[in-house]
Amino acid sequence: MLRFLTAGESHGQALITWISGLPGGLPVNLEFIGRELHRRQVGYGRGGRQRIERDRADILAGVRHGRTIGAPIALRIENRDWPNWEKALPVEDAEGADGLERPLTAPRPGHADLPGALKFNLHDARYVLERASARETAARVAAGAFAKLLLDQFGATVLSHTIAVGRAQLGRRVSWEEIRAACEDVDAPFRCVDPALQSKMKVEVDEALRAGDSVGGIFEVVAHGIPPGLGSHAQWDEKLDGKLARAVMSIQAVKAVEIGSGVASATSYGSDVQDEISYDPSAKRFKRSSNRAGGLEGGITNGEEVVVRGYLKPISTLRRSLLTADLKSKEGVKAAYERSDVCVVPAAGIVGEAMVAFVLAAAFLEKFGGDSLDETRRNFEGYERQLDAF
Ligand code: EPS
Repeated sequence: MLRFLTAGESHGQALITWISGLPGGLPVNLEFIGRELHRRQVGYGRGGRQRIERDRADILAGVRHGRTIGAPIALRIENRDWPNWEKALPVEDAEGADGLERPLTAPRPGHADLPGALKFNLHDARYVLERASARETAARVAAGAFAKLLLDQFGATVLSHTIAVGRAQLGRRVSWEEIRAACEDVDAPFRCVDPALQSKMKVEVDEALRAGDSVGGIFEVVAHGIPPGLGSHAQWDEKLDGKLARAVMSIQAVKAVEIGSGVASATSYGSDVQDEISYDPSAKRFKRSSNRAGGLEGGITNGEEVVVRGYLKPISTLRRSLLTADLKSKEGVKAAYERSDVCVVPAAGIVGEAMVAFVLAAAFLEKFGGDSLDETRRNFEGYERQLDAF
């Protein structure tokens, strides 16, 4: 079973990723993993922290001579900000360290601060925000990079683009080629397919920054080259659309997830929503005239591109603070403000890619199995022959 977990706090020593269940023999391209981590760090609207961090995965276990060995993978991403926090967040409670903590007692509306403080019985939300921070998503992107390396072996690619920032929204479907082109420049400010719209997105971020506010938006993840038959209709917890929705919803600040044209479908007639079926004899595959289903029917992939959108609320750390109640005095105060980002939609898209790639890779291995990449490939090729002969 393919799984990953993460550890690490925003201003602790490092982030840790643990991945289990990849077959042995998978080539591991460190440059690719580094590139994925870099893609998450950039994007218009980021705050000062990204000028400090240079995310790089230091692989500690599970990869030897450039390939996975079938053992759990462990990796570490350094937090370069740690020296600035070492005294505030020491592992041991050193003598004379009192007064060096950086407590947060004015919980930010929308953040994990208050529910986390209540849950863990803390009158300082510092530990809560440290772990709730989206800094953790760097560890997810490293896991997603391994999932992408596996999918790539079978001709599948996962990319994303930004379709809305604040009120600036793309009003049309885009092709895979357009998304690929938008992703070519790893330093692109929004990964938006439309240059005119990108300028409007920039204005949205600039206005929010000027106003001491934050701005949300929508990213779209597209998985190209995914075979039909991943996931299952047979049981509620085997449905792949449900697994994708959970994975994308778990990303910090995501408040809604859409598969294909799910939102518009709810207010349309059936004849405007379903994707008509035909057969391509040269490819020996069924195909669709449209892809409103986002590549999933009955919780099973249908061979079309898998399309998942994540809707982000504007992040909850605001320079123009909202009203809150102090955790200790219970008095009305202004919510805490710390250095932060203004817009994280482009970065969240990269995290979305990682989560979608990981869920698809897990579904892929569930179907094709294999302790070695060769065995996975044999099983996959057998299934392809079955589809050819269908
Ligand atoms: C975050 C607050 C900011 C972001 C951080 C997420 O960090 P800081 O408080 O150190 O300025 O920069 O995101 C990252 C560090 C990152 O790598 O994405 C938060 O509260 O969620």
